Amino acid sequence: MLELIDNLQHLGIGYLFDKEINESLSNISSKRDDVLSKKDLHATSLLFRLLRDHGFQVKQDVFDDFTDRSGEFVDSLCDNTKGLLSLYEASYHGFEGESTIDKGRAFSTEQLKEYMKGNEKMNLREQVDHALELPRLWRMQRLEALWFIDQYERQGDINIVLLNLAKLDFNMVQSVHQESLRSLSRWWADLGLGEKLSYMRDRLPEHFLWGVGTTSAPQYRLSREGVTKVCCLITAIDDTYDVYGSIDELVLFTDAIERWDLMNAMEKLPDYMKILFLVIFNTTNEMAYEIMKDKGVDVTLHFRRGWTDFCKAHLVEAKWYHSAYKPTLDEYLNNAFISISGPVLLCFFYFWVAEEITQEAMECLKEENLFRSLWIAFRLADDLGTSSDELKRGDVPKAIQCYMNENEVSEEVSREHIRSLLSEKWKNINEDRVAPSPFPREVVDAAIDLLRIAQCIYQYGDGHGSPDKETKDQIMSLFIQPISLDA
Ligand code: LA6
Ligand code: MN
Ligand code: MN
Ligand code: MN
Ligand code: MN
Repeated sequence: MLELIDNLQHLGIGYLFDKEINESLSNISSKRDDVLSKKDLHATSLLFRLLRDHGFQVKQDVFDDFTDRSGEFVDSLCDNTKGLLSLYEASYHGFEGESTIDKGRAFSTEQLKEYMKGNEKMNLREQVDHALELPRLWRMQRLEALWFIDQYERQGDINIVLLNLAKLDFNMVQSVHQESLRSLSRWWADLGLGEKLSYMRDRLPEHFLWGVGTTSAPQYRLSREGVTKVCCLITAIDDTYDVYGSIDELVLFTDAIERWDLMNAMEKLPDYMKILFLVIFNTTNEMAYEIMKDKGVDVTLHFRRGWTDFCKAHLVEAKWYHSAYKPTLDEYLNNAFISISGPVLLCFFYFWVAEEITQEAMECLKEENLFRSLWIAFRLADDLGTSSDELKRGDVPKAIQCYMNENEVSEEVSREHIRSLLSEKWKNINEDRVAPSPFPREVVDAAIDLLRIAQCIYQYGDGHGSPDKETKDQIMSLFIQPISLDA
């Protein structure tokens, strides 16, 4: 049953069986001793991962059967590649301070790297290689489904009905996405912003990746298209502050956004900023109207606050850049977790994704440090991928440079530190995922998906700003090419 659930999710069709999967896991959770009594590393790891993934309580001591008295994983496990791979994937679901999980991660990583040096059975090799590149928890789900459908097909002893369902569903959902992409392309072309503001990155398909990556299920059309539009605006604002605007102009622009006022604030702006302001103002108000029409709540204040905080954080960075100020890593991150755009995006997609809007959640949205670890991780992932180019073209020192300046270390040492910090942040994210929250699971998961997209597209460099071959391939296979159905 655990393997079936895992395969359903991995093939991208878990969402069709949400209710059944939860019932089944709840049942397994109450009878977990049956699984644990087998003392099978693969089964135990899978149980641990799936329970954590679905918000059930499970402690690290389920792994005690596999460790010696000093808590080290025992050497007899070294030949159990399948078990090690499961342990590796499970170990990314750890919390801060869980030393057994940390040891499991170090042990499985080392053993799997060892395994890759040999040349055993083809199938596991590909899976191990893929896992070592990025763990499952960190991957964008639809891209991962695409990869796994191909993998699964080449495995022996598979459920052919599941495979066919996965292919059909992928293609069906893709055609729903194509409708969105069509209407978004029309929206973007009509807007003409790409031509009016020639300094900004004009990247509709890349922005659609963020829309699909956060809310891919067909019923989330509003969110998918909304996130894409908001991402277009985010990038336009980002380039205005980071690349093009003068400080005086940026101060005026930040003020106009804060006052949300066409009469007094907008009039003072230079022409190119009037265009940008009006696009943000109109698009945002249209989206607020949609939500009022659908759900009966007035969200204008939340949207305004989201944009204001985002612009203010960017103004801080612009001032730092123009005065050649070098912040410490802490000081930088305190601001950069807002300038990464996670908080403003959350202000929007909470209202699109949550079926029921609650007062409690709306209050919570105002908390400055909401999902802070998540947004810091998002920022670090972006900086790891984009900061080399950003520095060349002139930008505020990013996380890597802040740490280098502060500690007088090389770029490589600093990158390593930032990578481990990112990995530490995931532990807080894992805890937040299972903690009680006024936000429904779909909303929290969509927020985490932002980080997953960042980790996937920045894996080979700046896949967003200067889309490379990998990002183009990802876009083609996600949105354009259907999976072939010939057996
Ligand atoms: C990406 O570019 C950008 F504009 C972001 C705000 C990151 C997330 C992108 C989305 C959601 P850049 P910066 C579209 O790397 O200046 O320039 O924040 O972002 O590092
Ligand atoms: Mn930028
Ligand atoms: Mn920026
Ligand atoms: Mn910047
Ligand atoms: Mn960046």
